[in-house]
Amino acid sequence: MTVAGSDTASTGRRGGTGGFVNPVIPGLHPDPSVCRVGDDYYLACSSFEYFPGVPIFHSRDLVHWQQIGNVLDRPSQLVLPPTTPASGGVYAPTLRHHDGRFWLVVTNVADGGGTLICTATDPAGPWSDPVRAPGVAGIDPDLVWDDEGTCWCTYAGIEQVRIDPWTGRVLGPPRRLWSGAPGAQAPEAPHLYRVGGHWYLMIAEGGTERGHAVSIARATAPDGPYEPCPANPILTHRGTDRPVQNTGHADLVEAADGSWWMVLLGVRPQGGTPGWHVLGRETFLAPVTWADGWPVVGPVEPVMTAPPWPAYPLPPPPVRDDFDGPSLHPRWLSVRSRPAGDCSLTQRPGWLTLRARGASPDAPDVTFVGRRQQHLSCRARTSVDPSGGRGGLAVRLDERHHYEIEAGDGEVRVVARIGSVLATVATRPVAEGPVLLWVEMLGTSAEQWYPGKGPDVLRFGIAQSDGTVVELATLDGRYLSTEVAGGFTGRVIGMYAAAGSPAFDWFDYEPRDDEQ
Ligand code: 6LW
Repeated sequence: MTVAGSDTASTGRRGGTGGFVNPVIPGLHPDPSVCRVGDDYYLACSSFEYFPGVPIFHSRDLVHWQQIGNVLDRPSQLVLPPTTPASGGVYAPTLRHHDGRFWLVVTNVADGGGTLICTATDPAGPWSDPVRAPGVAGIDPDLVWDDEGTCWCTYAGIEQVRIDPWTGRVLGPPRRLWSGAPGAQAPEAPHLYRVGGHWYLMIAEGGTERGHAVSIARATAPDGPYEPCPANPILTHRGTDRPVQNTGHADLVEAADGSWWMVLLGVRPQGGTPGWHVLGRETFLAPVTWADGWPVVGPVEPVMTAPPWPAYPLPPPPVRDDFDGPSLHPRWLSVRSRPAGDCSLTQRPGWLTLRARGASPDAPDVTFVGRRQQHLSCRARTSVDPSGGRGGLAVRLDERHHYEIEAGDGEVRVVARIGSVLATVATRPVAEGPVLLWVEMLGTSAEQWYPGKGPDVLRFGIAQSDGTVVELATLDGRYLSTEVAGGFTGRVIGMYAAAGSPAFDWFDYEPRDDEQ
């Protein structure tokens, strides 16, 4: 049984002697923003078309992170209408602690959204209903306070306004600060810090794909004028064959011992050329040193030297969610909304009952409850009782890119949706009663490289009571990758209702990265 907030949701593990493993928060967790309060670190990420929005994590060592909630977990805080496209919705928060409370500023790019500011005294929630800041005319907002207590909001462009964070009212016209390297694509993701006598403006540029980079400038006042670092970009993996790519959209934090660390997004492309990443943009950690008044960060590697303080590892999250708790764990995601009546833990106690809205994962209003795929190789299983309706287990990139195995009407079928192509790739009759649906994602090893090799394969089947699996289909994972589907997200695996009200007894998610 899992109760909201009571167990671990991921993450970073010790790798070898004295090392930590990157990404520290694997799976669809981009645009990380981090802050420290005493010995505790907190981190928030983007969430796009998923509800609840803005996952928030806690760590004591920057390496091991536990999800403690979601900032936007009530419909009064987050509305994602059915018109919200995949990869629309909630982008790039900034999380800060100021004057005894937490502040989070974020953009909802969906209709009726805009810049939202929430505050909380406990980062696990509840967070306030947001105030809106219509005077902030760009994505990726940042908040920082100067000594006089003035709050500055800096956003993509790069522009800045003074703001009252309690009301969202801007206090004066926007000012353009800097736009990174001349001609660089997408100057965005600004974060502003005061270190010693300088204000540092760190940004991302080059776009969030293979050209992504981090650059920095400094000034003696928050509103500039800014002088770019001569070593810009201070971090990029563009044009390299490093296993971590797209490095950018970073945030800095000073640890209690005075050392500095960067959290950033990166991806792990797999397979041949051009390389496909299937888990979305993930959160990585890297040490930062200072030279001549500028931060220096080396390449971001899959295993890096651990911080010099004690590790606070977390127990591995339970494989099974039995749906015995009063509410869903914060890791569970729905697409755009989760109407209480369509997603019930009480209708049939100990089961998750989903009531169909959309008729398949093609539908923007599909009733879906899933979790991020966080490992290159893993298995998921669920026991579905289709007596109340048709339902299944889907691996979803977006409405146009998903594979699923579905039970109902006396059979099980495996369906693939790849863009405009929809195909039933296998069917098999099944007896009445619960059916164990099974999917395995198997990363392809780096050996036997050839140009067109895909990133992974997905095997679908039904598990029998003796544990054996009847495999029904094996599908190429590249079609559920960001390089094929486009957008900003990664895979989410979950249960859905296609007709009526199927009920799910449990859901297992089991990392198998040893099997790559
Ligand atoms: C985000 C932007 C970006 O707003 O991607 O990588 C956008 N950077 O800063 C969506 O995550």
